[in-house]
Amino acid sequence: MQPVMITAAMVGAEVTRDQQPGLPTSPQEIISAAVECYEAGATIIHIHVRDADGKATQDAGIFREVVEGIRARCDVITQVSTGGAIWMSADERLQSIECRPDMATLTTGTVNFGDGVFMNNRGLVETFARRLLDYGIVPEIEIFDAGMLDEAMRLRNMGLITDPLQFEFVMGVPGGIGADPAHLVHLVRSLPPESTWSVAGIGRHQLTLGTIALAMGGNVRVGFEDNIYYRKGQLAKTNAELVARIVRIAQELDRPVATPAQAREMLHLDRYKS
Ligand code: KMH
Ligand code: ZN
Repeated sequence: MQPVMITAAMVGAEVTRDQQPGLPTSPQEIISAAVECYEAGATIIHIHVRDADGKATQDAGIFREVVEGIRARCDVITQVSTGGAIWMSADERLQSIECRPDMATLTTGTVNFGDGVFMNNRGLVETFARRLLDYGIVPEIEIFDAGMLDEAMRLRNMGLITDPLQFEFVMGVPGGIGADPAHLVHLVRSLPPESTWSVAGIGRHQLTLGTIALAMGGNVRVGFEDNIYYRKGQLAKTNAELVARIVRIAQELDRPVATPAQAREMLHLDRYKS
């Protein structure tokens, strides 16, 4: 069976400490939580950062501190968010890639996001894709709705993203694609042949869709960005607890967990290195 890549999305931009007391927010807390997730089996850390007040920021210096801090302690793959938060400008969002992470996210369309709008018009998406290509940073394409996959194929035709593509299906955001396994099957069937994919189910769907993805041969994202509970009515204590649970399920399904070194090969992360 293909090894599974497990992504830990530990922070996000929306969750607060009031909602989840174990949310890491300072750079040192985020670095320590990343190492704990790595030790529990995470292959990739999807990174958002917060300012001193705990508010989401795309500050280049804070991202640098976190990415360098993680790299000093383990070889887990660092993937920064270029999505940031819905109130941020495009320029602000793009600052996160200045620290030259292993990967960065690229959302290929606009979507309602609860009562707000996560704005990604074509011009912005093309600018982000071109900048990632210039910097030699491999994107992970974030799919919040089915049409974003068509937009990704358009970028691929334009040469702005290159095979093999890595997709994250974020399913269950209010306003985006529902967390329905039938949608997941459709999305997976629509991918170019060499693609890799992962699923990030929101809320209670994190566990169910993650388990389905394991059985389908896909990869899984867990963590407080998408889900703060261990089970209904019971908060998870740490991000690592959620990683450890999906690792146990993967083992039961005979899916070995990919080491970061294996994942670097699976994702062709050296594709731009000469
Ligand atoms: N916080 C969301 C508005 C990403 O990281 O690229 C966007 C997001 C996607 O989290
Ligand atoms: Zn994110």
